[in-house]
Amino acid sequence: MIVLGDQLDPEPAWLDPFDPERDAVVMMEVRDEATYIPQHKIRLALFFSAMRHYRDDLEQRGIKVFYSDLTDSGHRGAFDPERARWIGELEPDQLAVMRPGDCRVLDKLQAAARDAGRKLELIEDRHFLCSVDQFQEHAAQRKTLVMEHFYRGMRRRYNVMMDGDDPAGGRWNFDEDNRKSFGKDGPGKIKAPRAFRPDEITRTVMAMVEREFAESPGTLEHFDYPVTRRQARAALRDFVEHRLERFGTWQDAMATGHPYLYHSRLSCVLNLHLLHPMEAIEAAEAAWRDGRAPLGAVEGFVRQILGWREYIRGVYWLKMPDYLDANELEAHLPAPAFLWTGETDMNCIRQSVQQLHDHAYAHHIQRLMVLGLFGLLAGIDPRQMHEWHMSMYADAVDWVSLPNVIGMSQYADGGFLATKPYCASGNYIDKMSDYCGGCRYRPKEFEGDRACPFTTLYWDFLSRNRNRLRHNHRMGLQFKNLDRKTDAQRRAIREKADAIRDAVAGQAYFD
Ligand code: FAD
Ligand code: DLZ
Ligand code: SF4
Repeated sequence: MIVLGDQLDPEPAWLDPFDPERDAVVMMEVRDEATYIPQHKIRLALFFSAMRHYRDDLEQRGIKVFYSDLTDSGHRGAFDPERARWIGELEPDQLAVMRPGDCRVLDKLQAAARDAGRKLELIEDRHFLCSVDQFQEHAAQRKTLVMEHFYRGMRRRYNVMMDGDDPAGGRWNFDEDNRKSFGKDGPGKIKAPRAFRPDEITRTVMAMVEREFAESPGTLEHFDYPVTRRQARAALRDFVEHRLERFGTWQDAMATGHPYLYHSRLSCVLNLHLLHPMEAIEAAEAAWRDGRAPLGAVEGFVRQILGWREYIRGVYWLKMPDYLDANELEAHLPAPAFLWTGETDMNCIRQSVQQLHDHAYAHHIQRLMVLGLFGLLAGIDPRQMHEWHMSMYADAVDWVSLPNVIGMSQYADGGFLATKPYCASGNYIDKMSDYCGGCRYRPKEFEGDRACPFTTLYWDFLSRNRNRLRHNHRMGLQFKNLDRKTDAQRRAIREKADAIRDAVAGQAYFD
């Protein structure tokens, strides 16, 4: 049984038929998974530490684990030679793996099994609440795949916050109430997510990452992520107790120096499978039922996990591998280095990238409406945006990063996942954050020295993509506003946008 770095389930499906006399577990730390894209040091330390803790847990349960520690002298470095070593030593009749979270890894494993002349059994992963087959059935029955329909079906199927066949409180959706921004006084005091001090295993891994992957982006100075099952459960309790109550209201707000606000910071432990999504959903529902959190907040949180997270995974397996190359808007600019370094005058990007550097975390709106928005408006290659995302976020795994970046944020699938592009000007960022106050640009201005690049690029995005998007009735108002611009203004926008794009092209990060 091959267990991958993000398959650290406490009760995995492979364990049901596992016979310790006959079967063995192999877990491999491999250099190529850490370098195929340069990856944040926090991400590397998180995966390696969680894998080592999981190995210890399995061993304590009496399961023998053959584990490739990257620093062992016999380690052959990359995945292919290392799995060949284990196959040579253990001589298994057959290989088995749970469905990986990455198509690329599934291809590698299938090729490895072929090379070794072994059958590869693919075990469905019960971490997820909607299997790949179930999602495909759901998709086959519909002309369009709308997340809201899928989500309502999942609420009914799992009887989550239901009142008979109706949603509790009579409404499925509280998004309307969940879009507040902080006023001039800022967010005030918010209890930060519980920090988990690195233990001996994590400290060893951190030293290894500093030594072996010194060129990786980011810093380990603030590493405090949960890396075990017990810590994952503690992180969930901490969120429910201290932040869930206000999760909904401030879900879209951003504030300098407050990376987490009322967000849960549970994506890493969920994606490593240290926490089951139903545990998070049940804990949130219980908080609502016993009056510790309002319905709107709990519905907002449940929607993210039971709705978006499962839907995104379904789309990944429905659309891959072609999805990776989707580029409906023909965006070809290279990703600029400032997405890694934060060295730009755009304060919103500087602050968000600083957060990434320190914590490998940005919340949803920073991802979608600051960093992703810049890529969309400027016309950065969606695949490079995805690769950038994989390299900078601790919680990035292909199945979840790819559809969110390619589909939701870059609209590269032409509207399969999102009904319209998430395009906005600097005014949106100004409304939802305090970033613009500390910026040399002015969010309302689209021409002149102080013009906000987002605002210039926003109008230019609408002009450039008008033909492609003109039939989208949800964009009617935006095009109407574009029509109010004079010819001279449109020329000025185009010239300034071209200059911004030239500057971006001159700062490519990838060779
Ligand atoms: P909260 O705001 O507390 O939300 C609770 C949970 O809901 C999250 O932990 C996550 O598991 C789930 N969730 C919320 N939105 C989504 C979504 N759109 N897709 C899947 N799950 C969701 N999430 C990842 O886990 N990994 C990624 O690589 C990733 N890439 C993203 C890229 C872009 C461009 C965008 C717009 C979103 C991306 N997301 C990704 C979704 C979401 O932004 C993160 O899950 C969330 O910000 C993680 O922080 P949190 O745990 O504090 O989330
Ligand atoms: C992200 C990652 C890293 C850094 N290292 C490993 C590793 O050494 N071994 C491993 O099995 N998985 C690793 N991962 C996770 C993989 O890149 C990939 O996301 C999963 O294998 C998909 O299920
Ligand atoms: Fe970002 Fe524009 Fe605001 Fe500056 S003015 S912080 S670039 S949105």
